[in-house]
Order: sequence, then C-alpha cells, then structure tokens
Amino acid sequence: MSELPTVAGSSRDREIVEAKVIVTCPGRNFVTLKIVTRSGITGLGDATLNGRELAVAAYLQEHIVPNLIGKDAGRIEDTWQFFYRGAYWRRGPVTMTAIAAVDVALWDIVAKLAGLPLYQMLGGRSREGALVYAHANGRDIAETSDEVRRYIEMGFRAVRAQCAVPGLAKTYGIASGGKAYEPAETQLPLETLWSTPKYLEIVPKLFEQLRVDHGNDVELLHDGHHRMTPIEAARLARSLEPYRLFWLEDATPAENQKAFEVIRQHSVTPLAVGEVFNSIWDCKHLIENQLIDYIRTTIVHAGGITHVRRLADFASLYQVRTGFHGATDLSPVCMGAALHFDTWVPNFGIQEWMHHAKETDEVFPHDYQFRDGRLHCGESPGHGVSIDEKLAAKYPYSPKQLPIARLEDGSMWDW
Ligand code: CS2
Ligand code: MG
Repeated sequence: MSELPTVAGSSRDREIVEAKVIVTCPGRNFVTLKIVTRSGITGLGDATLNGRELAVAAYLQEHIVPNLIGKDAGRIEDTWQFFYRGAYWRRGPVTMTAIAAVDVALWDIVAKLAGLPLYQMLGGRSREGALVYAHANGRDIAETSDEVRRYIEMGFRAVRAQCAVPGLAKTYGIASGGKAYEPAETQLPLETLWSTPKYLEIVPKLFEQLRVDHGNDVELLHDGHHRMTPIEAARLARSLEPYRLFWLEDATPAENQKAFEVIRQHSVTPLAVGEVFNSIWDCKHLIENQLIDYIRTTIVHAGGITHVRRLADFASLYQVRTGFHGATDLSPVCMGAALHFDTWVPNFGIQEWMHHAKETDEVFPHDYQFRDGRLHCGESPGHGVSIDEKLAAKYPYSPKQLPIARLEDGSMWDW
C-alpha cells in the first residue's frame, strides 16, 4: 500500500474527486467501488451480489458515482441518508449493496484520515480476534466427517457441515469435481432437484456421527438454506437437539418472519437467519420477538457499516448476536471490514469464513490473519484491504448465475 499523504482535515482535501467501479473475476466475479479524495486517499467497498453483479455495477455507475463527485468523504452519515432516502425506491439487495459499497469505502477513507484501524473508529476492541467457522462438506457422512476433522486439525473451533443427500444428484453446499464449492457455476441457472423427505432422513444421522467422531467441544453448524416449511424445520431442529448445534441456519424462508414462531415452539436448537436480508426491516419482528439467536445480515448487502451498526445495536437489546455471512461471493474487502466490525461489536456471535481462491487473495491483498480458531484484523489504518487493479484487469467478468431447485414433480422450490 503506497505511503499515505499527510493527513489533511479540510473538507477540500476530503472532497471526492474520483469514484471507480471495478468488476473482476479472480476465481469468481467481484464488484468493488474505489473512491479517491482530492488529498489522494482511497477507500474500497465491496459491491458483489452473487449472480447479479452487473446490476449493482450499473446502479453504481449510473446513479451513485455521478452524485459522489464533489461530496465530502467525511460526511458518511449524510451520504448514507442521501443515497437511501434519495433513491425513492428504498431497500432491496441491489440498492443496499450499492449503498454499502459507498459506505464502507467512506469508513475506510475516514479511518485512514485519522490514521486508525477501522474498529477504533467504531468504539475500539471488544475481543481478541473473531471466532470463525469453516465449511465442511462431503458426498456422504464419512467424507463430511473427514473434512470436519481436517478443519479441526487446522485449528478451527467451529465447522459447518453439509453432506450430499442420497438420491439427489446435486445438493446445495456440496463441492464436486475436487474443486472448492462455488454455487454460481453456470451462465444460466443450473436446474437442481430437491426432496425434503430425503434430506430430513440424513441430516440427523450426519450430526449423530459427527458427535461420535469429534466429541462435544467443536461447535457444529448447519445451513438449511431456506428449503424447509416451518413444521419441517421444527422437526429437524428438534431432531438435532441431542447434537447441540451452534445454530441451524435459514431453516425456512423468512419473508414471513412469524413463521419462525412454529420452529421456536418445538425446539431449543439455536436459529440463525439473514444473509439474504438487506435492511433492519427484514428482521425487526424476528429480533424483537426473539425468534432467532443470530443475525447473519452483513455489511455488503445491507447498506454498509452505518446501517448494520444500527441493526446490531437493535439486536443487542434482545440478546441476539451477530453471525455475519462470509461466503466466497463476499470479497476480501467485505471480510476485512466485517472483521473490524466483529472486533468492535459487543454482541458478536461468530463469523463465517469460506476460504477465497488463491487468485482472489492475490487481487485483494489484506492484513487479516487466522490463528487459534479466530480471524484477527490488522492494525493498519482503514479496513486493511487493497486491490491490485493491474492484476484485477487480467480477470474479465464471466457471466454466472446461482442454481434453481425444483421438486421431484417439477414444481419450483427454494434453492
Ligand atoms: C450460504 C452461501 O454461506 C452460506 O451460508 O448460504 O453459500 C450462499 O448460498 C451464497 O452466498 C449465495 O451466493
Ligand atoms: Mg447460508
């Protein structure tokens, strides 16, 4: 990272003179917003929305960038309010991802201006590192258990486990062909088959075996990925109680937030939800009625640090903890900023960390490090992530979309 210019406090020096949308595909597609001030300080924000990258890039290019030039980079809140209220058509994943990219880039700039790591701008360190969980998956229970063991041996204290469902060719979360799991793998959505009865058969057996193989200390998580009805989710949550999961995620689609009351009535398995949410309004009922235990809504898809800080504070009133989404389709820029947030936020729960591809890490140099089961953000000013634009240019956008799912009778279902 080049030498920072002398920190200048005038609004003229903080004036935004350039805002650039960078689309690159090192291992998978990413969209990044780079903002530059008159004094030469740059800030980066992640604007990646898996399968809808160009929608966000266009929103930024057409509706955000022209309004950014000339603004004071130090006016983070006012800029957030401008782009949120000024959109008229409020909320939604595209709008809130675009706003998030601006917000995180401005927090990055202001922290650099102050010469402070971003967590210090939020209120300082609350913990030494963020507990993270890795993704273990396999074509059967034995293979999944081997993968859990591999992560435990790497020092992980928490592991998510997903295994293939006998009788189904492809299941969410399961890698194939010896490659790392990347769901958006085809230009048009891949059609997959789904059967909840088959799924409900194997998941309890998976976790029974994992506890036999690995004992009770390791935290185990599972992602239902929105595919069960409330009563099916209740049945699974209850059947998993003997295996003490850290959480069951996305147990049922959450547009109807009240649906989680059904699950709550039947089980004490902790529930996590929110990676597809983009504002506090998507989860207000869930949180204030304590229908969930962890909120996964993260800064890249929910308007950035400015909005998610409000969401986390609201959640803290109800003892709901954060559990940020951290899949490979959230770039290292998001991970870097999220780790500073995780380092500060008092009601922290856990941070997801799917490892990015080597080429991704090369395009996005960063200073966060894994040790003792936790990810530790760096101490450099800002969020500690940069972009190698020359290298990024070598990876042109490659159109990809997420799969869809149909039931065995052909009707559409949730992937
Ligand atoms: C998953 C994601 O990480 C998770 O919990 O739900 O892999 C999700 O499927 C992708 O982020 C979708 O782009
Ligand atoms: Mg998930």
